[in-house]
Amino acid sequence: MIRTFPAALMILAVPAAAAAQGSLNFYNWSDYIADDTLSGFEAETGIDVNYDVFDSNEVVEARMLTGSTGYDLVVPSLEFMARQAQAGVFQPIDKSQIPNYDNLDPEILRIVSANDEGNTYGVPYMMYSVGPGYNVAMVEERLPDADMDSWSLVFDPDNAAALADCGIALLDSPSEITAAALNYLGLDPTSEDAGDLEQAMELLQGIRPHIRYFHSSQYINDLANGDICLAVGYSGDILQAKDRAAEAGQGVEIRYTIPAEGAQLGFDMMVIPADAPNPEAAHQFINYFLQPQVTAAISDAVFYANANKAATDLVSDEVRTDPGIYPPEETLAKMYSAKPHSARYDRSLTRAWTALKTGQ
Ligand code: N2P
Repeated sequence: MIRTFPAALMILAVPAAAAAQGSLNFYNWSDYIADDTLSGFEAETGIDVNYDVFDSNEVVEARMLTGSTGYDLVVPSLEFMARQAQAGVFQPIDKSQIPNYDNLDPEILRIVSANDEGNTYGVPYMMYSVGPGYNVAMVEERLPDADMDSWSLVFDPDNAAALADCGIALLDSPSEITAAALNYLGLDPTSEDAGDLEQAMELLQGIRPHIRYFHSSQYINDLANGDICLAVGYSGDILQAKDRAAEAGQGVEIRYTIPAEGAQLGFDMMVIPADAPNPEAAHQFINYFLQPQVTAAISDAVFYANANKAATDLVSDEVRTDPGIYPPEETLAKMYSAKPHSARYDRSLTRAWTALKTGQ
């Protein structure tokens, strides 16, 4: 028995892998996966992965709404996903194909169901916040008395002016930067009021001369190398910069904390386009991803929190206990979520954002 058992397993395993058809066309955020995630999936299923990356919800949305992307699996943020789902561009997730679905945290599923009724179209990939990350030495040198735990570090024009020479970057994300500005002004970060938008844009126009660039992924390397000193970016991306800086050993120290005024908390969601060429492969990937050790390895590699309850114990202490990754209750209480924009507000926001970036 002992000798024949492995042989029997091999006979079973070969047809199973060979039966998996075709490839998976996967469109994900940049810097958002572990080194061995895709190779592990290919080895386990026999499905080849074509992997493309993006760094902007707006770019993904334009492509999704046009259709015929050829993608099987895409990862928009929840508030964008909600609008795209309404446009009918996704197919429902078939949970019967995902035995590992039960590993998901029911509380997080409940929260995201506010924008995806019945958790119909999306499966949470990772969670993130949007906030300022900075080079400790460069900022302390220029602003020894500044409150480092406040958005005023970047939104106060005097502070921004003092940091202009070492370099400030903002995400090229109208929704997220505007929400941060509204929140800093004490306004509702989800407001669609024209007067509120005007106030947010005034604040941003006030610091505009001190912004080196708007970009949603370049700041990782620039922060790590000391080429910029502050970026308003995504939590895990800033922490990847911190990690790269520490590894380089040149004494660059990067810090990310959620400011006292709070920050946006977001969820990126795996979805399957209605016209996906290989929806079975997409379901297989989601099921593979939801294995606790696979999710935990991704969180450890990219410094983002996940929604896989069964994975929590496997996430490294460094990641699990970092309040910038897994915010404690009192921080969570100050955080806000985005809501799907109306088409009308979106047009005003795009116009205002273009004017801001082009310096009008
Ligand atoms: C990964 C960014 C993911 C968080 N680079 C923004 N949705």
